Amino acid sequence: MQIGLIGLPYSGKTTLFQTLTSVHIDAANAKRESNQAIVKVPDARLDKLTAMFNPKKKVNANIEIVDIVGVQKGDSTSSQFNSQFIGKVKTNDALIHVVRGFEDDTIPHPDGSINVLRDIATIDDELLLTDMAFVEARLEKLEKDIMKQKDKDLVKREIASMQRWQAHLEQNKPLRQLDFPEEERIYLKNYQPLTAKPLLIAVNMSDSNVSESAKFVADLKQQITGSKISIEPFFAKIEQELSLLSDEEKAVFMEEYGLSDSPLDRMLGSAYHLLGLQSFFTVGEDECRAWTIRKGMTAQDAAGVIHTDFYNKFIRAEVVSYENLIDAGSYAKCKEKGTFRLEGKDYICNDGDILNIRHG
Ligand SMILES: Nc1nc2c(ncn2[C@@H]2O[C@H](COP(=O)(O)OP(=O)(O)OP(=O)(O)O)[C@@H](O)[C@H]2O)c(=O)[nH]1
Ligand SMILES: [Mg+2]
Repeated sequence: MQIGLIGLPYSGKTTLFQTLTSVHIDAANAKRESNQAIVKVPDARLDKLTAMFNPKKKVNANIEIVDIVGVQKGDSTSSQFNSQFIGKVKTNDALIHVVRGFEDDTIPHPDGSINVLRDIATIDDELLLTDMAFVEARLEKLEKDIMKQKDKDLVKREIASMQRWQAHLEQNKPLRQLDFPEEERIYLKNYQPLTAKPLLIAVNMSDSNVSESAKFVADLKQQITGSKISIEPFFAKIEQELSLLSDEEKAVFMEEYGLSDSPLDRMLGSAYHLLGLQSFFTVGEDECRAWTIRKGMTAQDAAGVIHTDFYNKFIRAEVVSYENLIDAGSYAKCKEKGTFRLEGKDYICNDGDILNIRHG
């Protein structure tokens, strides 16, 4: 699972990246390369399970965060995304668009003023233009190829799909608002269009704004509609400073600033929601571990996330929900109460299921 940070220059991408990943970026190198790091997905449920089983190892789910270098704001009549940048954005499962909301005269804004809606539109337009250019080029190629291809139906089907995407994009709508039939999944997978990716807008508010941010974001939500978009405020400067403190000090300052969750909890929580992700757990004396799956996945799919062999040789899954196990206090009690179940391969997993896969 990979999440990319994009946004205009000086919006706070690298600052957010550092807060999320606790990786320190040398300012001198910040511009030249994209930064990437793997973060543990915080999960209070895993902590509780670990306390219950006292295993040798606790393993959180992972997400990779990438701070993508490269949007240049220059001539506003031409596209600002170059092919190298597009290549880096494409590989992400979701995008976080970092928008500047903070005032600071010492840090320039490429458009000369702070305007959150304008900046959201600037990047949205670029994402849309990139997909339009792709679809147009793809259609041109398909139409040229059709004479040469043996399986003309296959090409015709792709042309029809690309035309459908194009018509949608031409109405200024991102592809994430389209419903994709099963046969178009392969194009999504192969072409990775940018506007099909779930998008989280992270508004970097100034320190003075913490109390006003809830209202600001609520207003913003009203103005920006579209499924698979969500908006979260963050406070790059304060949160970066907080990340350097001990847990106790942090709690005191967070209360003072009126912050209830860490940015990592908020952003990853939103990202999970946007991406339709959920967790299941495996527990035992050796290891308690959280795993990430998509909503709707079956017990057999989940087994495959652990190991391909578990998928292929799947027999049954022993299942108990997190709540039931915590309430009962042990597996034995769950069996007594009948909350411990055996499920077959088609069982649809619930968020927080604790699974033990029986396999051949
Ligand atoms: N006052 C203030 N300064 C901030 C805030 N967030 C970031 N900055 C500063 O703004 C400058 C740009 O922040 P970065 O995180 O480097 O921004 P970026 O989006 O990575 O910028 P590029 O990589 O150059 O595109 C840095 O000097 C930050 O310290 C904020 O909330 N308040
Ligand atoms: Mg940067």
